[in-house]
Formats: sequence, structure tokens, C-alpha cells
Amino acid sequence: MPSPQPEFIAPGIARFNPQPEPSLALERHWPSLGPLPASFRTIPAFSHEDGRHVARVALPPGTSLYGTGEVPGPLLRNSRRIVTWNSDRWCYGDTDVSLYQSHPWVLAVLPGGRAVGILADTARRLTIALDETIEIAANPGDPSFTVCIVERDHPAAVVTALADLTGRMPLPPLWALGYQQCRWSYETEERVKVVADQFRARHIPCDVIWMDIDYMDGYRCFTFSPQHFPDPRGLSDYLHRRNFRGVWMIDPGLKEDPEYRVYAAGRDGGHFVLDEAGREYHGRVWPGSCAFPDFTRAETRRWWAGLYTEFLEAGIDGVWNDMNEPSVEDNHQKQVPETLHHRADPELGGPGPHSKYHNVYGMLMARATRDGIAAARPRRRPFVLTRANFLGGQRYAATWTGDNRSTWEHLAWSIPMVLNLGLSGQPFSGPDIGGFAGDATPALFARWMGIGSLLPFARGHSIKDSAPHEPWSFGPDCERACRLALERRYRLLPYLYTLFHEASTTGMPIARPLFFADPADPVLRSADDSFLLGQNLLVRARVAEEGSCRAPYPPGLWKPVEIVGDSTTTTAHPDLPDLCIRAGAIIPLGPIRRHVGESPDGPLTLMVCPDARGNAAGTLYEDPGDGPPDAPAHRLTTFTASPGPDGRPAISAIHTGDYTPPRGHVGVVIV
Ligand code: NBV
Repeated sequence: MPSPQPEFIAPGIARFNPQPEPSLALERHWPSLGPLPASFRTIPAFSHEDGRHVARVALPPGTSLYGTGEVPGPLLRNSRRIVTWNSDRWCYGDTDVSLYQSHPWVLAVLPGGRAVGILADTARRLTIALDETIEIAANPGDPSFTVCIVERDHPAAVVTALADLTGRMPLPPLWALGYQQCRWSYETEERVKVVADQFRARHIPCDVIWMDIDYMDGYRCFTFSPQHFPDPRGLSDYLHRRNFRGVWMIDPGLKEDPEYRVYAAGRDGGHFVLDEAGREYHGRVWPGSCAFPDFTRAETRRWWAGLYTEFLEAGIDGVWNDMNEPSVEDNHQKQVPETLHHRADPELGGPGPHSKYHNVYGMLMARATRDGIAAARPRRRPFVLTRANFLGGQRYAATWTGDNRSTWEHLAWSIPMVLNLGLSGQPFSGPDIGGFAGDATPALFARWMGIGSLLPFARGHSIKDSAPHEPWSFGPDCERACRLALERRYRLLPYLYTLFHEASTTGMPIARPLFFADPADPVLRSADDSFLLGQNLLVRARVAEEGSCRAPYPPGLWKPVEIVGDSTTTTAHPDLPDLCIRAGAIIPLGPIRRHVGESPDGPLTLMVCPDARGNAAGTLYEDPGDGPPDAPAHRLTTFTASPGPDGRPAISAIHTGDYTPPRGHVGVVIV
């Protein structure tokens, strides 16, 4: 069958096989029309085989493949196969082809370093085989789908083009960049307070304590246990007085209990997903039999959003959406029947079976949650963490890599999983530090904190019945390693926040694979134990119990730096990753803080690493750290260093923007 003619939607972006189904990943505003570059050669062929629509995109030998979102295992995805089908995979392994989120998107780095992005624009189940010819196959009986192809000079440009198509992460509140402590569960208000107090007493930086499902009254969402959490407002006040925030869990399953007002309101409003026969569907989850909001309807999303007004009055700062694949206990696969009926709005594709909307259920829940928080608190930035999501879901929520295990293998996957999510449009992610299931050893925990504290979302979390997994639970040496790791993160906050700002404006990942420094160099393409934070900081980790970092260095000169406590010279703890600054870079550092709001006028240190000519440059984004999400008052500073008359670098700063940050001493450290 001849390939359908492409439609060109922007320079370097073509859309093949336009189909009538509306897009669920792409933002509505298509970029303006434009021609593909002359070098464009990755024309897909569509065919219909055994009742399945298949698209094939041929790529030259030597192409390296990445993306497909949340995938366990190594960074390089050649010879892998994934199935886009959001799945609750407790303790997942390398052979799992589907996890909690779906990203029908492949980033292909061609032998010379140019890159191609391939986006299958459908939320339906797809099998994506990542070989020299990428094969994207729909399920038998499912309609054909559109494929968008983006070609650019550099993989970073392909990732920013993906953000042009699917949207960007809104800038989170600054506190969401702080360290976060979670447990399934801190079971009483008292326990939460003790944990918070321990952080302050032990001088371990921390900004957020998380409330898992046991705060609820019988697992009923939007309620509080009268025995264990009788005074949530009082608890929030306690946390706030000590400069902590609280993030509380909300699941989609609502207990089928006529006495439970949220369920009764949902039933009376006709907000629940129906079964094939048009009756309210019930699946078993934590509270027993549950109904599930039909988030494909704007009316239901508005109802759900409205529930947050009262909920947030308890002083809740952020919301954690879990189990929203959705996951049920009725079968081994933890799946709801694909035949369930959604009364979706026409703009999403109209009424249809669950199989059509399964992969966007979690994303639409996160969207409604975010809308609810934004409406209840228009003058603050919402923070939502979601387990299930879909391509484009970075617009609504951050994510974590689900129920990992306390093993060295899962520690090692933390880096490539976060990198592949970043290459798939989601810059704000991280693993459960220490591992969710099982008991970490002191060495594993320290190593995980060392790495996790340098990833965009830094939260420790662990399962019920596991040994305590707080930073002080593994003895004084591990506690010291954790304190140093988190002090590093907090000192790096000015740099990290600048990267978050960049991600929110361009879609550039915060944690980047080494090949971003030189996409033409094949040896950089499979580095799993090293990554770049922005352009200027190299992280080299030891992910195996024994041995050192195996990754090669990116091109250019990279100078080791320490950032330990207040010093940039003292030797770090052996469990912390090595850090190197790029010659030619200036990295802004803050003081050690116990929480992000401490000493706002604390000193700023410019860590300057001159290149061979004595020059260096770097940027710093600053704003109040929260406030109305649109166009916040901000300041962007470009620092440059050049050789001064006395031979020492002379620093100059150029500011843009309308914000004057409280500023203490500005110091310079030449490394
Ligand atoms: O709410 C309990 C857990 C939560 O701690 C974890 O992070 C989620 O991924 N949740 C799953 C449900 C139970 C998992 C066995």
C-alpha cells in the first residue's frame, strides 16, 4: 500500500496519515505550516496486516533509540519492545513491557548525531518495537493512527520540538524542589510530627512530608481518619510553622457507600464510569467496592476539581494521585475491563470503550486535580504528583517511577528511567529513594540518596512493613552521607531552579543523557551511570555495590568539584556521586538551607570554572518561588567571567526581568 502523503505542520515536523480521532497528547495549537528540511528521509510506511494497522519507520544502521517514557532497564532502548498500556506493576522488572505511564514516542539519534522523533498520536494500545526499522502496531480491530515525525540537528532540539507539540511543565513552587519524606504510611498525626521534628533536630534538609492512604477514614478519599488524623488543619499548621509542606494522597476509586457524601454526590451527578450494560461500574480497591469518576467528561472533571476547595482548607499543600491507571484488585493484571463505557466529550473523541481512554485516564485525573488546586488557590502554584500519565502529561503533574525495590538493580535504573522520561517530555521525575519494597542496607540507602538528591524529584518512600527508611534509620555514617547529599542539593537549588525554569519554557530535560554533549560520539550513547544536570554539571555515580562509575567523560574539560557543606574543596562522602563542572561554566550556589525558604537573603556563591582562555558564563533564574503561575515577577541574570587586569577572572552580570531578589553577599569561587 503506498504511504499516505504527509502534511507538514512546522519546519522539520510532518504528520503522516491524519486520522479522524482527536489527539489526546498534542496541544491544540499546531505550529505554523512549513517545509521539511531537504535531509528528511524517514518516511513511514503504513500497512494493514492481520487486522492491525502498522507503521514502520526505517532508520539507518548505527541509530540509537531512546524515549518511550517510563521504561525499566538501560537507557539505550535498541532491540526493546514496549506496549503502551498503563499498568500497575508492583516491583517491576526489566522484562515488563508496560508500566504506569505510556509515551508513544521514540527519540532516534542517527549515526552522525542528527536526531528524529517519532510520535504515534493515539492513546490506544500500541506495540512499539525498537529496531532499525521502528514498528508501531495497533491492536487488531483498532483504527489507524497518525504518526508525527520531527527531524532536527540535535536530540535536544527534537525534545524541545516535542514540548512544542505536547506542552511544557508549568514551573512548580520552589518547595517542590526540596527533599521530600514519605512512607506508606506515617500512620498518625503524632508520627508525622515526630518525623518532621527529627529532620530539624538532626539538621537534615527537608521541605515536604507526605501523607499516604492511611490518613483517610476507611480509605475514603477527601476524608480524614477521626482516630489517627483528627485534626488535619492542626497538623498542617504544625508543619507550616516548622517550614514543611504536606502532600496528601487522593486515589480515583471512591468507596461505594451511600453514606459517604463524595460517592453519593458522584452517583447523583452521574459522574462514574459505566459498565457495558450502562450500570455504574464497581471495582475492588483499598476501601472495598469502588466507583470511578469518568474523567473524560469536562463536567466530571469540574466536579472533581471542586472537591479540592474544602479538602485544601485542611492546609494541604499538594496532592498525590495514586492507583490511577486505574488499578483494581479484581484480577492479577490489576486492570478494569476494557469494555467499560466512557461518556467522553466530543473534543476527546466522544463516548467509547475504556480501551480507547485507558491510557489517558490518569492524565485526565491529574488535570482535574491540578485545575481544582489552581481554582482553590489561584495565587499559588499547584503541585500534583501522579503515578499514571500519558504523553503530554507534564502539563499537569510531576511523576515518580512507581513501586521499585530496595535492590542495586533498581538503584541503577533510577538514572536511565528519569533520563528516558525527560527525553519523552516529562522533566520532573525521580525514584522512590531507598527503594519502595524491601529493606535497604546502609550502603544502598546512602548511595541512593546520593543519586536521588541530584534527580529532579527527590523523595524517599517505603512500603508498609519494611524497615524504617528515614535518613537516620541506617546508622550515623549513612545519616551523614544523606545530610551531605541533601546539603549539596540545597546548595545547588539556584542552579536547579534555573534548570526547572528552562524546562518550563523550552521543554529541555533537567537531567540529560551524556550524549547531549556530543550526539555524534557513539560511546556516550549508552552511559547509564552518569548524567548531566543542565549543560554545566556532570554527575558520575557508582550504581553497583562494588566498582566505580563506568561512563566515559563528555568532550571538553570537566573539573571535579565537591560542594560539601559550605566548602567546594573538602572531599565528599564515598557514597556520594562525583561532580564535575564544565570548563567555561559558572554555576550559582546558595547556602546550606534546612528548607528552601530559609535565609532568603543568604549568600550566593558563583562557582566559576574558566576555560582555556579564562572565560566562563552561566545563568540564574530567580522569582519569589511561588505566586500566581502566569508571568511571575522574575529576574534572569547572565554572569560572564573574563580575564581581569590582575589575571583573576572579572565577573559581570546582566539582568532582565522585574524582580529584585533579597540578596546577601555574592561570593566567587574559582575552581
Ligand atoms: O498508597 C499505598 C501505595 C503507595 O505507597 C505507593 O507509592 C503506590 O505506588 N500504593 C502504591 C498502593 C499500594 C501498593 C502495593
